Amino acid sequence: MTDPAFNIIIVGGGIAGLAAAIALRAERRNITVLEQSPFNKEIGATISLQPNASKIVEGQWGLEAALKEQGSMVDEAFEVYNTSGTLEMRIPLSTKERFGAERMMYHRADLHQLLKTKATTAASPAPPVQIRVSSRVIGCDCETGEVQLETGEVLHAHLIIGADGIKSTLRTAVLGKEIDALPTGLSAYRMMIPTTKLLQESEFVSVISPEKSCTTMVMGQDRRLVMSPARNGSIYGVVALVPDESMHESSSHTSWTTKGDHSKMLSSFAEFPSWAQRPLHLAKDVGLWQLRDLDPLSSWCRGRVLLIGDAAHAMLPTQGQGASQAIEDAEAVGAFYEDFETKGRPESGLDVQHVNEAIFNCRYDRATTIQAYSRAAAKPATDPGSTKVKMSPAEFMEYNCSYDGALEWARRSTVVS
Ligand SMILES: Cc1cc2nc3c(=O)[nH]c(=O)nc-3n(C[C@H](O)[C@H](O)[C@H](O)COP(=O)(O)OP(=O)(O)OC[C@H]3O[C@@H](n4cnc5c(N)ncnc54)[C@H](O)[C@@H]3O)c2cc1C
Ligand SMILES: *[C@@H]1O[C@H](CO)[C@@H](O)[C@H](O)[C@H]1NC(C)=O
Ligand SMILES: *[C@@H]1O[C@H](CO)[C@@H](O)[C@H](O)[C@H]1NC(C)=O
Ligand SMILES: *[C@@H]1O[C@H](CO)[C@@H](O)[C@H](O)[C@H]1NC(C)=O
Ligand SMILES: CC(=O)N[C@H]1CO[C@H](CO)[C@@H](O)[C@@H]1O
Repeated sequence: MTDPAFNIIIVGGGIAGLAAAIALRAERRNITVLEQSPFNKEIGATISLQPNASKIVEGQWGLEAALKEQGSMVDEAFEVYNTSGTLEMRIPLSTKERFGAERMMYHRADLHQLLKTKATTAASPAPPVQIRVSSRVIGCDCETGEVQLETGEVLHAHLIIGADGIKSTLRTAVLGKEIDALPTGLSAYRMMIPTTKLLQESEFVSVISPEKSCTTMVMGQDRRLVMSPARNGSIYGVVALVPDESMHESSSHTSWTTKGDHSKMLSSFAEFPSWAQRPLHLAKDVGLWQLRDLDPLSSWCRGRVLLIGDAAHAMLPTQGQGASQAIEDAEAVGAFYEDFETKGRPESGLDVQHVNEAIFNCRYDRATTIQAYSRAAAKPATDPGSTKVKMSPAEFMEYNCSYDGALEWARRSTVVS
């Protein structure tokens, strides 16, 4: 006699959704990822993982060698230049000695692709995760575990993970009302430039070495460039931040495939010195990313549904923690559901709800603190009084890097309280 299988639906095939698929994958579990987009080519970006998240992906999930083959890089320092080209600050970032792993930089498309391969490979006794693209979810009943697709199709599952990003549909189902992401006043253009092209720009390379393993920032008055290499330094990722009101673009929602207008971007940076404008001129495809975050939610779960990643706690990129927190969430989901079938029954809505609540309780404080810190770091000068963050940068560094998985964290919190 065999037990009934555990059916799981993951809504959203971004970093959070694919990571959760890997973490949950096990024998006698049917996992389906529903992704609205056709997974077309995206413009991409350098995406960084903080040491504890890189340890999960590279160590626990065994992707270190494959990521290295794609050209993963260690982020060794953070360097800030002013628009005259003077280096104003250099913060060494090497975290290996203190935290047992490095802060890593990947091309997002490479990380995404490798997570997808890991979830779907047949080389495992556990059934491969099914990924259905062009499958947009429009509604969900959290108690019955019913998911409605735009096509009218209805699917059922014992557990539903809402990993559908900042504009989450599942979040509305969990909270019973729509919670909008908050404007932050900033938008970003994103682009990837071949390093060989940049190396021909003598003015630019007299200030900045685009092959170096570090994150570089050029600070203007109210706009800045944040740049980092990917793929062994062969390609350079540039994020150009501007205040919303001066970006000349109106789109109120952006996804990984939303395009920005090249000439509008150039006019937004017309005041920058010519050396600093060179990467913007070289960019062929420009992506647009309007920076939004969420206030902490009252809950991430209801019935059979659990929210993770940006759907649960979208945060600003100032600490480079969005993808890292999504991966930590996924690891937590895997750990708390590890031997669920020996203790609980998938058919029992209550058994599933209890595990979801335990994951929420374990993850909430940490994700919320990092979210608050990311928001505070975006506006240190403008509203110093408005932040609840009490930690010093050194304490925060210790906090954001000292994480060794959800179960260890839960044990630690119990000891403290
Ligand atoms: C445009 C954009 C650019 C970004 N750039 C950077 C960057 O340069 N560096 C960085 O560190 N972080 C960046 N981030 C943030 C970072 O990607 C996220 O914090 C992190 O990857 C966690 O993502 P996630 O999987 O929770 O959400 P997402 O990456 O947003 O993934 C959500 C997925 O769900 C799908 N989806 C949404 N709604 C539905 C639905 N109703 N039905 C089915 N599928 C659905 C989406 O198509 C998407 O694939 C960016 C985010 C966005 C949106
Ligand atoms: C990156 O460098 C590693 C060696 O450090 C090599 O094995 C890999 O093939 C390179 N990948 C790319 C995309 O350049
Ligand atoms: C950049 O820093 C240098 C050295 O402190 C200074 O001389 C210069 O004026 C600064 N440039 C700008 C634009 O602030
Ligand atoms: C953690 O916090 C520190 C202090 O603010 C910040 O400089 C750093 O970028 C964050 N991430 C890591 C890995 O330290
Ligand atoms: C990368 C890594 O694992 N860093 C730290 C994670 O957290 C534990 C403590 O909880 C540290 O021992 C690790 O060094």
